Amino acid sequence: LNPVRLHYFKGRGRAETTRWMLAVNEIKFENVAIESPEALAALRASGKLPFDQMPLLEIDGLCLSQSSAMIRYLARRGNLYGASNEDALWCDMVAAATDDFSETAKQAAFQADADQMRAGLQARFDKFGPRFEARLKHEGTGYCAGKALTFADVVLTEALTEYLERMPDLLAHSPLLASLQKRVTEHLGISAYLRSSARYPLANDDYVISAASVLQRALPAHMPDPNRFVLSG
Ligand SMILES: N[C@@H](CCC(=O)N[C@@H](CS)C(=O)NCC(=O)O)C(=O)O
Repeated sequence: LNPVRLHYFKGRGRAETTRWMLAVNEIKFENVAIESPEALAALRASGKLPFDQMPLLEIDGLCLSQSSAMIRYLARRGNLYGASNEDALWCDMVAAATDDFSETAKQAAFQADADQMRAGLQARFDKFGPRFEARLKHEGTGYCAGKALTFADVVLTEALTEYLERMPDLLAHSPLLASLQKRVTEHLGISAYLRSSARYPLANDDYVISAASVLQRALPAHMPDPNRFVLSG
């Protein structure tokens, strides 16, 4: 059997939800870290990127692009898409709202000012947190969609965990979200992944610099010599 490979920058970024979905399915995988423009060029030349973008997941003899497609492929593969069409609808709605919610956390490492960054996270949580809490209350099962674990619970927990690493008291007044986050991070496959070397640390300046160097893009304006990786001419 071919190894399962996830190609991405050396960090969490847009590949992280897929890693959690591999973990919940207890699928062993290898991170292939793309750390130079040459490595990205080689990946592009391989013809494995249908839309010329990372992440790329190689699994079951397929090349998967687009993290939203990857998490759904893995959800169907692991029976984590709910028990009915209505459950599946709620899975999709919660996952899409989670995308909007988690984007602020993904941008956190790119911010100049830590206080402003945390204020931005708090404002985003104040908007979405009560809605996610209400969803859990409505279901009354401990899960976002139906009576059992779905991929919506997994991606929401991934986003909440990212917030919690920057703001540990975030869920103090959201008991249902706090218990969901605890239950999902204690899942056998997920807790093993979180303790493994495949789990990258929270994004910091090194991650921002590495991604910009691979893409040959400008750094955030507050960083020294922000155009150092941009090709001239
Ligand atoms: N919607 C895509 C986003 C992919 C994406 O923006 N990838 C970036 C890296 S995070 C990339 O490959 N940029 C290079 C490019 O677009 O040429 C996903 O979630 O997979």
